[in-house]
Amino acid sequence: MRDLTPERSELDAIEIASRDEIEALQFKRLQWSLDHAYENVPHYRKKFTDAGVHPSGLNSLSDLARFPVALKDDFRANYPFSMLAVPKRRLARIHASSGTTGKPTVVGYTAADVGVWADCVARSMRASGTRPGDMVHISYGYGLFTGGLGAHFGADRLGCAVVPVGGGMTARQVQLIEDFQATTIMVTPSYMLAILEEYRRQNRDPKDSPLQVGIFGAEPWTNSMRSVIEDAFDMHAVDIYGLSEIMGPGVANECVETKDGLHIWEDHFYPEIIDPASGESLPDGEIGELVLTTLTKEAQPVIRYRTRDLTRLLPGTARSMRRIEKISGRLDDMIILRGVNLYPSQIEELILGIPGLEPHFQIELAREGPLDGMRVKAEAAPSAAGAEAREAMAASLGRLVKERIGVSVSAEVAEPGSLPRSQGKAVRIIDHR
Ligand code: DLL
Repeated sequence: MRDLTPERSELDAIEIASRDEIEALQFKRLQWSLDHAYENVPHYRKKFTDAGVHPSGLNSLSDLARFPVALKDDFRANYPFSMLAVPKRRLARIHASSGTTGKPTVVGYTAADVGVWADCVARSMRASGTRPGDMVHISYGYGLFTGGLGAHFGADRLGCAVVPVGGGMTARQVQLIEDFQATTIMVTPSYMLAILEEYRRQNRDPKDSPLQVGIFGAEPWTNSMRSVIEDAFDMHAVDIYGLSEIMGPGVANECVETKDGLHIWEDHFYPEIIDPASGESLPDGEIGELVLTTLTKEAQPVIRYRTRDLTRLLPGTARSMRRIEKISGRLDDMIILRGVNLYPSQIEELILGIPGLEPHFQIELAREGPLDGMRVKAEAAPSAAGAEAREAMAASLGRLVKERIGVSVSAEVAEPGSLPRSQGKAVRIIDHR
């Protein structure tokens, strides 16, 4: 893999500014954002008033913890436009999250918001090792989902040639990467696995692909998955985080030179970690739920959004801005099995440690008598497809889950190619209960 570390001179000054400078900027912007929300969004004005707080009471960054949190339900209850802080005619873009149940979450952007978003994604891409002039293949979905267009505007801002492919038609994805000689790909890690498989199906060695950088996000993925992709393609696999309510991709990103967690672009987003049960603030270093506040968003300022994502805050390394550890799971994906809490990423880690298993898996939950039962379905590589090999691997997997996580599950290793492949965000849990 090539060393793609950017020069210090290529970075935005604030990325490597002192903590004092960053915090001074955050404080000024936070005051503005709280005022803006209070003055222009009746929902925030009422919530602040009910909680007995007012923007003028903010005397330090830590005072933010006294303000009420925002939930996904607040967005739903204000569907479609009541969270806006600007008149509708000032909007330049609208995105929405699918909302598996009920109403989708709508997010509005002014032209300036779209510009800040492009800046944040361009900064993320540069941190990942992408440079102006690179050919960027985008397989995140285009449309109301923020992945495709968010990546697109960022690549454009960085000065890259953009190939706006979107998801699906996997054989064609490989064809276009090869024909156009894309050097960066932006896609969910699970769809990257389908693309990897397609390389092999076409008898192409992924190591010979022109790709040097993959910018993967929109779903949890482990460091073991990083190794699978990096080893197969001889490319850098870098993590990008974001969510529609706050902006889209580009809220935080890893640096290619360290790959040690994702630097939050703290000049635009203020992070906190809370205990998801009590709502109390937790100090840096402790694992809890990530809470984000926008510092510069005009159309839809968001104050203390509970992301439902679990991680912890760590000090800066390659940049002065703090990092979040790779997201270990979403509260919504937490499985409670006979009193033990577990997340799909723990299962992914175990599966990738067993030679002969492919990086595809699903978890099925069902009622078994009075108790909940869990079945882990993994898939054999073609080289280990025999019934005996599959049974042995299933036994190892069941044993590992018991040893490392502490619950008994039924493990099954299916034939090569039999589990469904993702074209966007992978569906890991199927709940039959
Ligand atoms: O998934 C935005 C995005 C697009 C991020 C492309 C990165 C790349 P939503 O559809 O609103 O937005 O889903 C947001 O996805 O709260 C996390 O649970 C999860 N997620 C996003 N990035 C990561 C990541 C986009 N790098 C939700 N690691 C978030 C783990 C992630 N989970």
